Amino acid sequence: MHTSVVSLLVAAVGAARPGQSFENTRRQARSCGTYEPAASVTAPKVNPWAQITPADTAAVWDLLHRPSSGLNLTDPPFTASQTDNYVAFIDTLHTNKSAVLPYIDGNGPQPAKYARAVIFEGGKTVPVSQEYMIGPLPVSRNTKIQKLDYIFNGGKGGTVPFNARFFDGPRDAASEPLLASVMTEMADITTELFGGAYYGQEDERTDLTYTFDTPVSSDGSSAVRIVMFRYPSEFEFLQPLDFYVILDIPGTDPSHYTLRGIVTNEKFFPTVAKFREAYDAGQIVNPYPQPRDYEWAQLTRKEEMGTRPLENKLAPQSVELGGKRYKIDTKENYVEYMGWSFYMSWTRQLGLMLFDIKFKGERVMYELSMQEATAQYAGNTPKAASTVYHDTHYGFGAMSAVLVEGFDCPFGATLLNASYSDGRQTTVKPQAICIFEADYGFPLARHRTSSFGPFQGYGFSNLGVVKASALHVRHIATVGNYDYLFDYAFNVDGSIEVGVRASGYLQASPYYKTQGRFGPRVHNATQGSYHDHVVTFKADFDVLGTKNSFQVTELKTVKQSQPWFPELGLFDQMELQASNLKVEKQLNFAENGQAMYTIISDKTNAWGEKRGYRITPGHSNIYLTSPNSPFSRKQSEFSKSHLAVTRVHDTEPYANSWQNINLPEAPQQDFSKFFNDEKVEDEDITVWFNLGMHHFTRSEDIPVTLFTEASSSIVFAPQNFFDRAQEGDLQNRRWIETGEDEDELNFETYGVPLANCAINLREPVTEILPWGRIQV
Ligand SMILES: *[C@@H]1O[C@H](CO)[C@@H](O)[C@H](O)[C@H]1NC(C)=O
Ligand SMILES: *[C@@H]1O[C@H](CO)[C@@H](O)[C@H](O)[C@H]1NC(C)=O
Ligand SMILES: *[C@@H]1O[C@H](CO)[C@@H](O)[C@H](O)[C@H]1NC(C)=O
Ligand SMILES: *[C@@H]1O[C@H](CO)[C@@H](O)[C@H](O)[C@H]1NC(C)=O
Ligand SMILES: [Cu+2]
Repeated sequence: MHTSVVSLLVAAVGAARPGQSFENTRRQARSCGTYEPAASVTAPKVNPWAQITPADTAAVWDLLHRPSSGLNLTDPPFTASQTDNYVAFIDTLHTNKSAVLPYIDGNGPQPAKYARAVIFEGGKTVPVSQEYMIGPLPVSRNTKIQKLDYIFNGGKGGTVPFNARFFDGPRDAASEPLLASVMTEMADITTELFGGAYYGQEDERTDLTYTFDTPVSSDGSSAVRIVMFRYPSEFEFLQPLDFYVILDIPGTDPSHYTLRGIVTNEKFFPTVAKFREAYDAGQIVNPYPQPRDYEWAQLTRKEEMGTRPLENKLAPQSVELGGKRYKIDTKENYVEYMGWSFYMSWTRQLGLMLFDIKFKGERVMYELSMQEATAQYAGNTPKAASTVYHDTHYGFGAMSAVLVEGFDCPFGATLLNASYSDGRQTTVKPQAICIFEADYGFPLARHRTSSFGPFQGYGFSNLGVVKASALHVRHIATVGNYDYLFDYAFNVDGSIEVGVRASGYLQASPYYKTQGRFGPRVHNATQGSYHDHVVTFKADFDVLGTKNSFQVTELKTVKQSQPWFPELGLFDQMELQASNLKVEKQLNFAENGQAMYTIISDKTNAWGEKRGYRITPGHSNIYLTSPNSPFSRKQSEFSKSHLAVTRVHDTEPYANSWQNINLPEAPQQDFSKFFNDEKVEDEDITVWFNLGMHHFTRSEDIPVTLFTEASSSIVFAPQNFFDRAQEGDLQNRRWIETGEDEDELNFETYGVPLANCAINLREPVTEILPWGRIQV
């Protein structure tokens, strides 16, 4: 179905009693505003956090490849081997806050733009991955290529040892011959056990596929490759086989690569010969054959599950009946909505980042951005036991793509393109970000004055109720098996909700009987491996400037006596005990919610209270379960507490670095080093927080995990920031009074007419644009 148009008539609500009517009920139906484009607005300043342009990316590429750069690069990189030097990618370097503030708040110059480039230098005597900063941009005679060291605190700057670098095609190609030869030696056995064999990626007899995990190294001095085989299909994540090959692959010379062993049937065999011996002795079996078919794993409707009554009708939709109530500067990626304003930015590794978030013209945050998504698995098979992912390793920006209007985001949402550098070129993912305003599903505020007596008239003398809505900015990154939905909601009351949800495929393990403590059996031969998801965010609060403190208001029970209760003596009473955090710290939310965490400014409201924003835990605020695992040791410190408070420094823009995952024992970036007892009172501070879930896998994760369940959130809300609630200026409300006559109702509608309009919803597939390439 390509062009079906669904017509929906939204009638005026007939809540009034006969004889009553809303002013516009009888008006002629007109078209609703849902598909009207958002009005445009001009950002106050050129976006200083903007992504570097495709032309700048190409110019940086050319500069790096000039012989005079001395980098000796192989171009194009896909022709390179791991012992060559080549560009891994070019991205945008974070703009220093110290340079931005004088610009956005005063007459300071627009900060210069810089690129960062990762170069895999396998051709060096000591092979490494090296990051560079290139700027100022656009490329001119003043543009320099310098090592990018200052944002990494591990001691080696932007240098990552070869063993720990990203496992890309050339690295894969170098270890492939050993894997193919080991598997070919066992082809007769794998064929008998699994009905499949692996002779090498390109060999046409091959009918198994495999996956491998991170970390591939511990401290960069060696590397290991844990390979798990699967049946090949687009749904292979759910079709694991109980067959593992572990390779030691240190350095760049494949003649040093060796087989560490083979694992199946919960047994480890250090050599093919030992494995064959056990097989010939009848000790190796495959009691739970993995089905080759994969229809069960597809996210399609399953006829055999039947139908539900009335489910053939179109489900409720969120539509912007009155038209869009937000404005966008699409050039500067700047948005205004109901008093809110913010800039958006996009990077290859982190995806969407928000900057300069203001409400009613006053700054609340300098930056709000996702920093890392960690996933750590549990099990007694080689892969599940050791897997930790940092998904920025693969790139949230690069992995984000089209959103389906009406399903991922409401019909009529504003869909923005996102792009990332891909070699010299820039790839465009159309419709990768959506912006829309939606109904909360409940009112923001209401009160009914109850009248005396239970059944008199309407039961009230007056009733006030206010509509609640929020502007959402959303994108979904599909990083391998998982689909992460990131949602930033700006609420009309001045609060911000950050939400992250996960859907997509489990990274499953082969099932066998003794595995229950690592997760349930979820299909014939598949076990849902337990894992933690910890998604780290940065909230650089600048509540009314940079002089902020982190106040903890604990709710304590104290002994109290009162003269009018002499008979009680000393009795228990609750009391608020507020104190400011003195120095940088990682901390956890108090048990039973018995503490409030507020970023307070140095300014006071009309009542003399410090104006602030509080952090309200939402759903599933968690941190990593296993703090001392060798696979998530020093490279994952940011995932080990609910919150962390640090001083802002240009040298500490990120919680993590994208190749840190492979350096648990010798991190390139060690978040714990941020905590060096710096004062955080009346200072420029950043709050780092974790969302996520302990993913207790279940058969309902088949075919995919459900967004309803796999969700986590947090809210930032004004705390004495204003003198009163931010609803009084909203017109989307009703004030209903009963009149003299018992039957008379008076509605005050504050000049916001109801919609009486027809919507022609359009099937999104007709609008989806193909990926683009910007040629420069
Ligand atoms: C340039 O790199 C290649 C590997 O790609 C290497 O063989 C060659 O020696 C390097 N040249 C110099 C001058 O370092
Ligand atoms: C998978 O399990 C179901 C339910 O036990 C069974 O009917 C089916 O035959 C199994 N399929 C395979 C390929 O083992
Ligand atoms: C950002 O600040 C750091 C620390 O002061 C400095 O080393 C670096 O060069 C600055 N980056 C840019 C792009 O100016
Ligand atoms: C979004 O991407 C599509 C496809 O590459 C392109 O045709 C369109 O012009 C882009 N839109 C904007 C606003 O850049
Ligand atoms: Cu999960």
